[in-house]
Amino acid sequence: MTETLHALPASVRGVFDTVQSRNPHEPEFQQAVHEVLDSIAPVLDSHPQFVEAGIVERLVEPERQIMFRVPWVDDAGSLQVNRGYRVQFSSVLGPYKGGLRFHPSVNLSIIKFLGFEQIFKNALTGQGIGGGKGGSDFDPHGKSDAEVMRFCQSFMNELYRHLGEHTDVPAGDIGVGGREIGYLFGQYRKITNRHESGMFTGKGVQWGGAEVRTEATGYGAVFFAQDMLAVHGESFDGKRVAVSGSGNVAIYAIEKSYQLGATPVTASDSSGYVHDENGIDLALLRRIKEVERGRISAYVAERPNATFVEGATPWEVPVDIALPSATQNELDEHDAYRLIAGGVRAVAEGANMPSTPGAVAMFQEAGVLFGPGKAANAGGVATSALEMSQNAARQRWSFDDSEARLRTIMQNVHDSAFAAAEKYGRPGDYVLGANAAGFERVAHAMLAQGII
Ligand code: NDP
Ligand code: 2IT
Repeated sequence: MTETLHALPASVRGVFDTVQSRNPHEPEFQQAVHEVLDSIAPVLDSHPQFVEAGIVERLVEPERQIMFRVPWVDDAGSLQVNRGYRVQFSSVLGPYKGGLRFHPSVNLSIIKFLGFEQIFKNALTGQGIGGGKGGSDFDPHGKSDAEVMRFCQSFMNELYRHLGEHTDVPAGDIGVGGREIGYLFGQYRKITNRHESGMFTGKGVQWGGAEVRTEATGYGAVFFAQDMLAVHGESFDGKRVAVSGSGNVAIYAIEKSYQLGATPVTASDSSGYVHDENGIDLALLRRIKEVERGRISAYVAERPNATFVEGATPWEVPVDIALPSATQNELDEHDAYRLIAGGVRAVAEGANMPSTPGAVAMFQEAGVLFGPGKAANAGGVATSALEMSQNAARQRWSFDDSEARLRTIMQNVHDSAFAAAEKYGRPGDYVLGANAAGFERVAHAMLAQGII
C-alpha cells in the first residue's frame, strides 16, 4: 500500500502520533488504527468520559503480545525454524477470540492489525468475545500433510499455555483450515490431557465443531451485501458478482451468491484470476482447491470458455457486486476506479481490510454501497461464538437452525452499523457505523471495569 493516510481530526491525532512512533515499522497496524480513529472522533466528542478514562490510549496497546520459536523437521530431514505469534488485544467483552494465519507474509504488523480489528468486529456481533489474532510465517503450500502436522504440533507446544476456553480461543484464517485445526487441537489435547472443546473453534463437526462454521464467513458477507441492497429495494437476483480468492471465504461467498440467484463470474489466488462468464463451476473450483490443493490456473484446462489472467486481480471485470475475499490491500484506487466505471453497486469485504483507504473513499464518494470487513465478514467469528455456546452446553444445533441464527446475527450487525452511521450524521457510511457501534460497546465495558 503506497497511499498516504489523510490527516485525522485534532481529537485523535495525538493518539495516532503515539501509535506511529511506538510501532514505526507496522504499516498495516497503523492503517487499521487510522481508520478506527477517524471513525470514532465523533463518538469521543459526545462521550467525554471515554476521553477522561483514556479508553483509546489503552485500546491501541495490546493486553499481551507473544512471539515464539517454532522449530520442526521437514520430510528431507532438515531443520526449519518459523516464528509464531499470538497478540491478545482485548478481553474486556470475553476471552480473546480470533483466528490463526499461516502465510509467509505474516509479521507482527499484520497480526496486530487483524487483532485490533477483531476487537470491534467481535463487539459488533453482540456476543461475549474479546479480540486477538495469531499465526506464523509458515507456508502450508506445497508441504506434505506430515510436515503440516509436525509444524502444527511444534506451534502448539508453545501456544497451548496461553489458550483455554475462558482465556483465548483461536480459529482458522488464511492457511489454517480443517486439516490444521485438527492437528492443533490434537496436540493441545495431548499436552493438557483435556478434551477441551471450547478452546478452539472451526473444529470438525464430528468432534465438537459447529454446523455452518465452515460456510459462515462467505455466507455472512453475502447476507451483509443483501441487507445493504435491501435498504434500496435491490437484491442479488440476476446480478453478476466478482469474488477474489478461492479459499474458505470465497468458496462459500460463491455458493450463497448462486443460492440468491446471482452469477459469480470470477475467483482468484495469488497467481491470478479466472473469469468464467457462464458462472464459476463451484464443484470444479472446490476440487482444485480443497482436494488437489492446486493453483487456480488448472480451472481453465477443464472450462475452455473461461480465461485465466496471470498476475492480475478480478476487479477489471465489470460486475454489479464485488466480494473481495482474499487478503489485505488487494483492491486499490485503480481497482476501485475500474469497478465504479463498470457499474458496481455494492462491495462487501469477505477479507479483512482488502480495500485500501483510497479505494474505500472512492466507493463512498461514488455512492457505491460499501460494507467493511469488520461488519461484512463478522459471520465467521459470530458462528465461532455459537460453536462455543454449543460446546459449553454440550449441544449440537442443526444446519438450518445454525444458518437461521447466522442470518439474524448478520441482519443485526448490518442494522447496528446502519443506525450508528445515522446517529453520528453520516447515513449510509458503514465504515463509520461499524467502527462507532463496535467501539461504543467496548468503551462502555472498559469504563465499567476500571483502569486495568
Ligand atoms: P484461505 O487460506 O482459505 O484462502 C485464502 C485465499 O486468498 C486463497 O485463494 C489465497 O491464494 C488468497 N490469498 C492469500 N494471500 C494472498 C495474497 N497475498 N495475494 C493474493 N491472494 C492471496 O483463507 P480464508 O478464505 O479463510 O481467508 C480469506 C480472507 O478472509 C482473509 O483476509 C481472512 O483474514 C478473512 N477472514 C476469514 C475468516 C474465516 O472464517 N476463515 C473470517 C473473517 C475473515 P493462495 O492460495 O495463492 O495464497
Ligand atoms: O478474521 C476473522 O474474523 C477470523 N478469521 C475468524 C475468527 C474466529 O475466531 O472465528
